[in-house]
Amino acid sequence: MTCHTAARDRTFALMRNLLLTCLIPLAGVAATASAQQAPSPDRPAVLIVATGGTIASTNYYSGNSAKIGIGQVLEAVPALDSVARVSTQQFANVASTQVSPAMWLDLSRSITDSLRARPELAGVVVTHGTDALEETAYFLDLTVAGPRPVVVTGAMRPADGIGIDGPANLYDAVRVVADSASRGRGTMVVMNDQVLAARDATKANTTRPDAFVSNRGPLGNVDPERIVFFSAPQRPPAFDLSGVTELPRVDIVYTYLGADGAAVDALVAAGAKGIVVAGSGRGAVPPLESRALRRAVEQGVVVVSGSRTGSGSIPVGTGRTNDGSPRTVGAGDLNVQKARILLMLALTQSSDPAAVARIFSQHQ
Ligand code: DAS
Repeated sequence: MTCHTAARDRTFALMRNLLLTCLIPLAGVAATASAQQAPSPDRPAVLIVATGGTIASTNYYSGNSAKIGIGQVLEAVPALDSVARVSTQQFANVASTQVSPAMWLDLSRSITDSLRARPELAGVVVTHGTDALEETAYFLDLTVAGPRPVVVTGAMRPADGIGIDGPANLYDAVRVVADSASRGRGTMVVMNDQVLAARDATKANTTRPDAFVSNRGPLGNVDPERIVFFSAPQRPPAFDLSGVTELPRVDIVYTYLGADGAAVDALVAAGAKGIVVAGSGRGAVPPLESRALRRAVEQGVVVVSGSRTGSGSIPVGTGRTNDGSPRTVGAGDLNVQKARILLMLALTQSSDPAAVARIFSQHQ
């Protein structure tokens, strides 16, 4: 690093620290100003379950980032007090890529237990790293039963960044949970003033605050005065996790020209019970990979055809081809990471491709 660059970096760090000292309290002041009402004793009760991510990180771009707890995250959102009676649970404090399927089971059960033990709760907010937020959100959508909503949120910018989005997203997430119109909508993602269905929300940009999009469009807007939903609530019944001690292994294979099926064979050898294929277009794969997938199906692995395009759908139905070989299940319009989660849960009920296809149909 040249002296010039080092001096510029020091100046930048100084400016950023000065701004932070001002901006974090300012974020709270702005939210307080918009709330205006004195806290009412009958505000809805909302539990915030914190798991980590950028919303709970400082020094993010230094290569030496630090974590902060949910208590410190909440200091930047004092206006929350006027919206809800908030309680918190520090479930974890990790980057989202460290969240495992075993943690999904624990998180889902912990939320279910809290809802059962606390009938006064309007619902639950989960703070989460954004990289894999959509996966945890969909798992919760599929497994937390009942009408009370779960809202997953995070931040694209760290807690000590400039123009931070975390406090606004957290404030909005609590407002959505506290709103009675959110009942019956399952798990939702609230980011950047929008409410997205957990089933459809996906991170489509690496850094921008508007990174989350939905292939079916948003469920609603978080306007300053009210939450506006565009449609009536609807969701299939949740999976029953009682008796599930471990989720079956399901992997994703990404297709490309020349793919020879070696990845498929390796995953079957590693014990995959299901494979989701990010095929080209409507799920097409090159010939050698197709043969490897047929071998996998013949060994009892359930194969779901998805698409690497990022939008559109693949028919769910399964059956037999003219030469008698079993067909794969189509992912519908689920992206491949969501289809993997649905397949993991479907496999806790049946490994018959026709039964799995029926489950996928119920979730279209
Ligand atoms: N820190 C990354 C994560 O945990 C990114 C983020 O939260 O925005 O997913």
